[in-house]
Amino acid sequence: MGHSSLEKIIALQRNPENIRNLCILAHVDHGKTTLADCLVASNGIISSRLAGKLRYLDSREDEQLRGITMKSSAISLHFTQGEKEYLVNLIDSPGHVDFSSEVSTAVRLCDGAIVVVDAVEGVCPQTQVVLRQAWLENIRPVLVINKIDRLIIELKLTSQEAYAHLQKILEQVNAVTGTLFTSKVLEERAEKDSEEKESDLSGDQVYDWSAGLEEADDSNLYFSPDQGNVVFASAIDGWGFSIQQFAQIYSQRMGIRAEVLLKTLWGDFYLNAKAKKIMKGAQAKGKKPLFVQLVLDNIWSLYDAVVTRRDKEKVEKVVTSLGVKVMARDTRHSDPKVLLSAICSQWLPVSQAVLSMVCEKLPSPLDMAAERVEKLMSVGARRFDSLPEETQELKKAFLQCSSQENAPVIIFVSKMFAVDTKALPQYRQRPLTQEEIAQRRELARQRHADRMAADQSAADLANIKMSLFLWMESLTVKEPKPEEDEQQKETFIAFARVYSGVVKRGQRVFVLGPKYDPAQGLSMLPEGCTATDSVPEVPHLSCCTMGNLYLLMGRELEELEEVPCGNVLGIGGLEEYVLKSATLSTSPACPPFTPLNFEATPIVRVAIEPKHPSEMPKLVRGMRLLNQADPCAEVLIQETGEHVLVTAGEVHLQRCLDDLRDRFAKIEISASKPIIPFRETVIRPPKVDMVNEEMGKQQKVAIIHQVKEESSQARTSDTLQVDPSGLVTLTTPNRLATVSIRAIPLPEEVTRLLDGSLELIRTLEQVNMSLREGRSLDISTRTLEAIEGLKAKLEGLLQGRKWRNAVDRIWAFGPRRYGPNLLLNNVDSYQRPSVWQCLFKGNKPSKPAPQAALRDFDNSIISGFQLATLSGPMCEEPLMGVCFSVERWDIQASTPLQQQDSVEEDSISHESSEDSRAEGGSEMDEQGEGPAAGPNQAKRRPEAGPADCYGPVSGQLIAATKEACRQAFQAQPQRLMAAMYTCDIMATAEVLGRVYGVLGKREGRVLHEEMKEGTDMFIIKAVLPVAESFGFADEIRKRTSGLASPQLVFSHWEVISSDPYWVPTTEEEYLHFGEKADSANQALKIHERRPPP
Ligand SMILES: Nc1nc2c(ncn2[C@@H]2O[C@H](COP(=O)(O)OP(=O)(O)OP(=O)(O)O)[C@@H](O)[C@H]2O)c(=O)[nH]1
Ligand SMILES: [Mg+2]
Repeated sequence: MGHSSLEKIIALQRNPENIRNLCILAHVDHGKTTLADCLVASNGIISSRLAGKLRYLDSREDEQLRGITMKSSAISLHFTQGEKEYLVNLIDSPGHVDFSSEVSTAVRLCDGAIVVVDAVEGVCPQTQVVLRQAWLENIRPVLVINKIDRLIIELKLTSQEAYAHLQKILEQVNAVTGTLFTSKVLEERAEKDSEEKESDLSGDQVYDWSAGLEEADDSNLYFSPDQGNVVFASAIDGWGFSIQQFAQIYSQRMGIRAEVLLKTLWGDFYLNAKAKKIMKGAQAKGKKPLFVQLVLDNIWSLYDAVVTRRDKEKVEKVVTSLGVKVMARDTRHSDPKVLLSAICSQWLPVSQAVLSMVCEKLPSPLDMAAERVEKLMSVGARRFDSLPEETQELKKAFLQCSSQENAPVIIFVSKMFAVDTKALPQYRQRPLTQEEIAQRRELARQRHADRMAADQSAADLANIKMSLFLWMESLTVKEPKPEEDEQQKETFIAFARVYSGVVKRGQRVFVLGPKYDPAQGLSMLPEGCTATDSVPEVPHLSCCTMGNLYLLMGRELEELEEVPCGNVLGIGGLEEYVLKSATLSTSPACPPFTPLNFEATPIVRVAIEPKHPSEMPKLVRGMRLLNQADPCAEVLIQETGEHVLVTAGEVHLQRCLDDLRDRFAKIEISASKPIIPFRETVIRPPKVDMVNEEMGKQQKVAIIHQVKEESSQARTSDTLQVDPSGLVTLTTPNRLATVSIRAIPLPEEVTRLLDGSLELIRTLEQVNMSLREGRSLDISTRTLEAIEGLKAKLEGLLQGRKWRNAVDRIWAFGPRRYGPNLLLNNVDSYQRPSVWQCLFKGNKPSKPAPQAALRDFDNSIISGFQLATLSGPMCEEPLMGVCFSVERWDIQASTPLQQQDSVEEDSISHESSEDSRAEGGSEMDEQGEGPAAGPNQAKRRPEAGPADCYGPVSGQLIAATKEACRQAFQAQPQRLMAAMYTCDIMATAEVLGRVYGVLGKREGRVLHEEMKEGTDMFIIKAVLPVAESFGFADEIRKRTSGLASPQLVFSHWEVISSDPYWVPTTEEEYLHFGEKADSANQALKIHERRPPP
């Protein structure tokens, strides 16, 4: 980048009022990167001829090859509008579902977003997701309806039809916004907005009487061309416009006031030529709407002349009337599109339309809403006003966005990305200055002359070439190369934004971990403490030094000395301190920002090995780097020593493997077939048998008996009893404690509710934890209401005799204390504090005197349950939808109690699950460590508890409870649950049959099918087992010659109806399934396909 433009950008960085931080969001392939190209070209960074073809921000090779974006990347542009100069920090994001975590990291750093929608495809699943993400982060969107050329060339719509079509798309987008708006969170937000508005109105603002009050309240929520927040474009042909531009043009030409045109250019208005008036009711009177007549018709006739009819004369006329200049070579070019974009990009340059909309409609960093700040600062269930005073003070710093020397520095790092060390500006070859070139040229000439004189065979061609090469070489300065050390090949840069203060290279800041508590930090640190080396130790707080600071320019980075508030930047030197994201501040009062909300669920797991076993250390290092460089990938080492990579989907997996191979490990690796995740569950005895015939009552009883008998025969021993009703009683080896547990399938809706409320249950657990420790946590009323709501819903769903009082008797959720399984306390004589105790604030129910003897071992039971639900007896996968009811529980009174022991036990087991979550984040990642946790704890403190030869009682009880749960589980009919994807496939009528074929072959189920209005496309919504999904997208694409392309999104877990342990018993069944019954048993098929655990 040129010197002058770098200086300009540095100057613009100091004026936050004119900074716009924004990202481009859309469904996959709707044209984000192409649009970004046009904007980049407007700054002369790439040539405008290449705009749209280069996809400059897709800098990775695989991005170019596949034609999709995989990483979000940023570029700073400047834009001049009238007197004002703006700095636009633009982030292009990927649209493919597998990379939606990249979208989350982009959205967090922005104040606004350009939402792009394909004019043919309209609102697609990811469009809805990104609109939601924008809403959740409180950033303001503007809309670009892209690919309008497709309406003309592909769909061959008339301008009038296209108008109707565009209206529909706007309706669709606004419908999504509408649903978001009406959801509860947004209602509250709107309330605040309108309050602010009212206070604004009392000032000297002009109020527009023509708009009703109701409209005024939410008008800025919706997209409408007359609001100035919609641009119509064809990024590939380089044009785009907002109706403001046409209002300007026609107000001069027709003498109508621009304001009037602005209000009427979009909508049901028409021009009455005789009366020279704009009238309402175009549709009713069958007139051409103004938008068609004055806007679309122009574009349609241009395409008609240039592309369809290639009418030279007409083109010439148009060119003169538009007053644009076209080069002769463009006119003669065999591809009419070249001429078209040459004309359009001068007539209606898309960059002008989009950038001026962005600068006008999107907020600057100074306009950050107070509510957004509070949301960023109050983690989890905590209320903003319960934070320490110094912390609340920092809200001002956010709002002021001050770059004064004394302003506290606050930075959020949303991801770490790796760049080739050689590409860093400090190592880049820089072009020479004029004098240097002259000097070197002289030197080279002399050297050449010397050589010529010395060597008579100077005519030797090779020699000339050589000296030429030397001469060329001498024209660039080589800075000292970085160490050619393997370790140094990749450098991590933090993708960040400054929210307050000025960041300087070499500055010391605090790194605030996600669990850092400012109250604790402030109490432990001396007043006025800065991030120097001698800071006392505080949990989740460390210090670091800012490395190099960079301006992000797409593929390139430019070094900066300091970056003022309100800007997006890259920071080097943090890889030791920041894994994926972090909050940095000079003030220990600053809270960690709320975690990013990721939409993608990592679900595809593979085990990875180096081709040559000796290269294991390289693989381990490579996987560590990959883990840091990807917001969503997870890396774990299983108990078996296997290295497992967890990714969001097939495309993501491919990218991770490529990165590992080519960048981070640089070795050959082999990846296992994807390991399909399962859940294990129990069901009510089935009503039909395997040949789908209704089972008689007798048969059912017989089956149940068979199961029960098998289990009781096989497993009854002197410490274990299984009664015919499925109640399992187990005694610890020292015979001091006994538990009786029964497994009951949870109703499906309950499982779904629990699975959907994981975050809330986790919060509930945290609250209970602090209550147990005697601390009270100030939880926000919203969280309390949500917990109350969850309880009420559970009560509504758990009806009937079997579930009487069940909700009040919930003892724990599991695994990891927040999973979709329940532990119920059905021991009549045992009272314990309710899991809902945070709801009883004020009117606390009189605490029942618990049986002390039992209560101290309460936690052992919970831990046993956690272990049992973490890995089930079928294939060591987590359980789902199982309720374990503890019906009896005895501890012999003689057992000496170790109160201290059990309390600690709790905090330890709790901590361990918490910690691993903070590192990994997924539901499945900690599988390896779970089962080991129990025994380890017992071992860790051999002196605790009454130490007989069997170890402490608490430990024995954990093991006994776990075993009892497993046995109880096996005493019921067991089933596997498969992970399911939903997919939306868009396909034309001709290929519909083939799509169905592929779906059928892969056990997919079509949920519904509809015709997309205004097109000949069908939208099919289907579910598909994850196990059958590998290669699905490719197969569909191939079978339909690329016409249909599905997006797979993880949706839910589904019970596989067939019994994996079933063997045929009747003759009919033998006939149907053969002796081994492996022909039709889907569950068995999947079960056996898995590698052994
Ligand atoms: N006809 C037409 N095609 C376009 C237009 N804009 C983009 N395309 C094409 O659409 C395809 C996808 O464009 P991209 O810019 O890569 O789309 P994207 O939204 O960045 O895609 P992802 O980053 O993978 O989500 C490319 O083949 C473009 O040439 C347009 O205005 N008209
Ligand atoms: Mg892209």
